[in-house]
Amino acid sequence: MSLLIGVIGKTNVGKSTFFTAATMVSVSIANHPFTTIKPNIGVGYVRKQCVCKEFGVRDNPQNSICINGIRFIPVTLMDVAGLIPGAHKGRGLGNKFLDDLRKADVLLHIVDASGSTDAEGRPVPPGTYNPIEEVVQIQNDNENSCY
Ligand SMILES: Nc1nc2c(ncn2[C@@H]2O[C@H](COP(=O)(O)OP(=O)(O)OP(=O)(O)O)[C@@H](O)[C@H]2O)c(=O)[nH]1
Ligand SMILES: [Mg+2]
Repeated sequence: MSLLIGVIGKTNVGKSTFFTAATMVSVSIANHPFTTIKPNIGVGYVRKQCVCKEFGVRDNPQNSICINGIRFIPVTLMDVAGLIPGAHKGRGLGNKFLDDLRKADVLLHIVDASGSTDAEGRPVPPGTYNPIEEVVQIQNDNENSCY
C-alpha cells in the first residue's frame, strides 16, 4: 500500500493547486476561502534514481515503475478543507475533515509565503500578512484539536 500524504494548511493558500499539480487530478480551485469541502484523493509519484543502473541489472519492480533508471514511486495525496483560527472550536468548517486525515502517514503543510491571504484566508495585498503566523496557527490548531 502506498504512503498517504495529507495536504493541510490555512484556507485559500494553494493546497488544491499543489494537489492538482502533483496528481494531475482536476479539482475546484478558486481565490476565496473554503473552496474545498470534501477531501480530494489522488496519486502522485516520487522520482528517485533507481539502483538498477548502478548495479548494471535489469529490474522487475512490483510496486513502482522504472523508466530509464528513474523510479516512479506512487504516493497517495489527500487534499482537505482549509483551516482558520479557532477551527478546533468549530469556526469555519471546523475540524471534521481531521477524521479523514487520521489515516495519513505524513502531513504536508502548504503555506502562502507571499503573505497575500489574511488569517481567515481573505485576499490581501502581497506581503501584508506574516506567513510565520500561518505556520504557528496551524500547528496550534492541530495541537488543540483531538487529532
Ligand atoms: N500567485 C499564486 N497564486 C496561487 C498559487 N497557488 C495557488 N494560487 C491561487 O490561490 C488561490 C487559491 O488556490 P486553491 O488551490 O483553491 O487554495 P486552497 O488552499 O485549496 O483553498 P481552500 O480549498 O479554499 O481552502 C487560487 O486563485 C490559485 O490560483 C501560487 O503558487 N502563486
Ligand atoms: Mg482547496
